Amino acid sequence: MYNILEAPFLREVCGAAANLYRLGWDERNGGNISVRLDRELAGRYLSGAVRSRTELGFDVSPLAGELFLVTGSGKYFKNVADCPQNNLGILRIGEDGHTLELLWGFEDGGRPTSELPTHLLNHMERMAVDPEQRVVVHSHPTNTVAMTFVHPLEERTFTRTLWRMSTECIVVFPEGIGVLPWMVCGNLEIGQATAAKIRETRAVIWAAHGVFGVGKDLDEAFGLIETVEKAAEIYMKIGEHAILQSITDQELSSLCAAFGITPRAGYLEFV
Ligand code: 2HA
Ligand code: ZN
Repeated sequence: MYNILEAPFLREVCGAAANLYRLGWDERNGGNISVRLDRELAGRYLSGAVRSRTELGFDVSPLAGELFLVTGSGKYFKNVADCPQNNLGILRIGEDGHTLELLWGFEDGGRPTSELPTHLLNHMERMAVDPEQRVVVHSHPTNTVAMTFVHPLEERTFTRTLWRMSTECIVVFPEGIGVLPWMVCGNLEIGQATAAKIRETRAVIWAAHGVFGVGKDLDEAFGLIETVEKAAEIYMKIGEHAILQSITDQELSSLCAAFGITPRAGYLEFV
């Protein structure tokens, strides 16, 4: 059996957590990450013994047998790299589709992230449209959160503003952005509301809280969040300044044509 502390998937999560902390987006215990592991690869690092079983309380049958590396509830991203075995855990979804089996980690008695319902339901929804789906990242990027106080939350309007703030936005998220109004977090209800949107938009913003981004790997999910946050930062920096020019719908349309991208139907005007 290989040393799991050297496993590439573990090192990657440690790196992402450290970066998110240094960016100032995941203060204290803010943010959480889950990665669906390649079972064959992960098996080389695990004994296979189940340390504990807990009831999930909802059904994720399509994920039965899948392994997830997840950050822990109440754990600080700044500490993940120094002590992965306390701050991270590897869980298997039981064959019944609603039991969690702890295979590794959470050595100081920790539990998986409080946002586990949203993570698992997001994985489930995305895998239905993209079998390559592996990563869900939740973060509290400052400008994205700030924007939810001063910009209408309607998704088309929100998306169009982000698309106009930076040229790469429509290329990175042509399907737009999902936005949820403020809700209590850490429960199944917000998980279901998020998952209902994540099939169509790979990023979903929670007003006055943060964002979820998904992808086939950490670079993709993290990169999506970075792109949203960069556009939100430009929007917040512009603030009360008069806008003298911006990217027009015609220009966004040319950009999509140049990159072979289809923007969400009905989001652009005049084209
Ligand atoms: O785990 O970010 O949404 C801390 C959070 C909850
Ligand atoms: Zn959060």
